[in-house]
Amino acid sequence: MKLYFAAETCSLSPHIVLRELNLPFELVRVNNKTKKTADGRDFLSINPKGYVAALEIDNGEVLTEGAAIVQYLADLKPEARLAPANGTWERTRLQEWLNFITSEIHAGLSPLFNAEIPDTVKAIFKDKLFKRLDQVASVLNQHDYLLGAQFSVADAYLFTVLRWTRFFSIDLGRWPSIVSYMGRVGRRATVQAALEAEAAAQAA
Ligand SMILES: N[C@@H](CCC(=O)N[C@@H](CS)C(=O)NCC(=O)O)C(=O)O
Repeated sequence: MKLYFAAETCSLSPHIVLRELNLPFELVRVNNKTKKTADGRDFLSINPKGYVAALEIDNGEVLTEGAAIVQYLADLKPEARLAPANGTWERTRLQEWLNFITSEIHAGLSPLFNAEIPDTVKAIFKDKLFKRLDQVASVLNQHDYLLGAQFSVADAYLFTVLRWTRFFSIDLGRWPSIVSYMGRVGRRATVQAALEAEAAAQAA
């Protein structure tokens, strides 16, 4: 399998999941500005949507959308328990989280990256985002991970997008349970290995 990624983006989430599952994979760096891969290919011919993450599986098919990719990966090794079994209520709860992260937090943070959006408008986005973080914090006050005691693909995704708050002077200290959570997930060996591999690939 090949994971098309760009450092400091949402592709970190499937990257962490690949390492949690100990699956063989190749990292292919994408320049999000030029839409070229590090090996000189046109990324748009791989993913016409033009964004990471994209996962190329061994039969040549390319899967996009982070929430779909992490579930596909987790189901390759159900014994790792990164996602509850398909068709169960617990799996639906996981999907509820993945959808919340993608539409409320990932998409909520995205406008903050846009230099053309004035600060007054960004403040409105931040206010809405903070309400969503209140929600996340109340859940993390009760247990270590989003689904309970067990780390899941939703945690790989939430950790990934919450890392971006440091770019926008958002002080997570307002939500102590989120700060503890970021430390807990960030100390996982797989997470550290993913971050190191992305930094090394970026520097190469
Ligand atoms: N809906 C996609 C969004 C992916 C996305 O936002 N990718 C960003 C990085 S986090 C990207 O590559 N943006 C480059 C671009 O849109 O040109 C998903 O959830 O996977």
